[in-house]
Amino acid sequence: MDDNAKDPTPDGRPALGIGMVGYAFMGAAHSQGWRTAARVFDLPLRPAMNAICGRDADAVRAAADRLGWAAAETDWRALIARDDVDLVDICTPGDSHAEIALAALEAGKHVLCEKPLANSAAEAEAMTAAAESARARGRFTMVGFNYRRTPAMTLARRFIAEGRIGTLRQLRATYLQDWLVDPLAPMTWRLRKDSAGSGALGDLGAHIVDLAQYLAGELLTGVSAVTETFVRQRPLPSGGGTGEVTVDDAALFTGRFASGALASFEASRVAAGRKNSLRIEVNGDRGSLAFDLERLNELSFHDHTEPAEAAGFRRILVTEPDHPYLEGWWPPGHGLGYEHTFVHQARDLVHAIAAGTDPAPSFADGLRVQRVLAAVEESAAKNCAYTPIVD
Ligand code: SOE
Repeated sequence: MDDNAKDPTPDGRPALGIGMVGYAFMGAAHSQGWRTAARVFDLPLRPAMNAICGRDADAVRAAADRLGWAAAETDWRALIARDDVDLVDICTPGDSHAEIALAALEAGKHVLCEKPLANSAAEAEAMTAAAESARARGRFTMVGFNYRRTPAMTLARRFIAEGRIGTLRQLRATYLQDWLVDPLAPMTWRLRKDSAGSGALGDLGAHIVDLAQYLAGELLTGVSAVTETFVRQRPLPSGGGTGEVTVDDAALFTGRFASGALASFEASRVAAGRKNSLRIEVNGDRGSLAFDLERLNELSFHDHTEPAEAAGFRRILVTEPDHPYLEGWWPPGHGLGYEHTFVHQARDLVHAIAAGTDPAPSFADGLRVQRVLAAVEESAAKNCAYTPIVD
């Protein structure tokens, strides 16, 4: 049986044909998600990995074989036009997100788009408007903020919504990497504003802004920011000279939620020793929660209503069958990792499409993050001036 056919599976589940654009790091991560979701979870539709697209014919064919895609295309418009593609998964640099997403929605496809949604708030607005009219035709969109889908983050959101930490007062989030500490680390598309939109801000800051708004269940209303580019020229990978870095290496900002709760954020790619360190803590008037991506199977919880003599942060091992997403995985204590967030993303998107309900985070949520990123850049350009975010 061809696992990628358009036909239903023998058990009668209809196929959801997937076409993916891009096959680098995020392409591999999303492929892992599509490949695994229906094997772990009971899905109403079977994701069929029908076609992958990239510009280099040999490289994309090799990627298709390696990652498990049935066909390879070299033109994303041809990928979108395929009858066996119901959903277009965009894993390209930010400068092509808007064009591909708009064309895919216009062609009647569902769209999953990597974060950040776009390279500017204006692009994200156009994408969100297109997503809204596609929604009226039964087509759905999602942005790839995968860290929402670590079971511990989903559990934290549930605890906050249930009032277990009381009224939110403060949130602090940092996302730190160190691959740009070395001034000889070469230029990539991630270091050019025209291809990436921004630097650590959009690459890493976008994740923690999304997590903050997701956990708080409300939006940021304004920010004050500073950003810096420490290494302004980097060697070109092709050799022969240097290229100009036109994005930030690090971005620090404070923010205020609609409720008045305060937040602080730090995104950096020059934090020596920090590889993929995402930490987030929330403090309410009844307790606190803390998460560290390097210990992603754990959530720390402090219940401030307990008698002081025995109170304190305790570690919840988020691996019980009742914990979010755990029903499909291993017995308690056996733990999940980075890749599982992409499996959960695929699972949730398939369920939402089958049920005809809005996936989260939708393009509208992606736009709300994009507006924060734009306000951070505006504030930093005005030397940390408080900059309101207009929804
Ligand atoms: C690179 O800095 C990167 O791959 C990001 O682009 C991802 O979104 C993040 O999850 C890990 O780091």
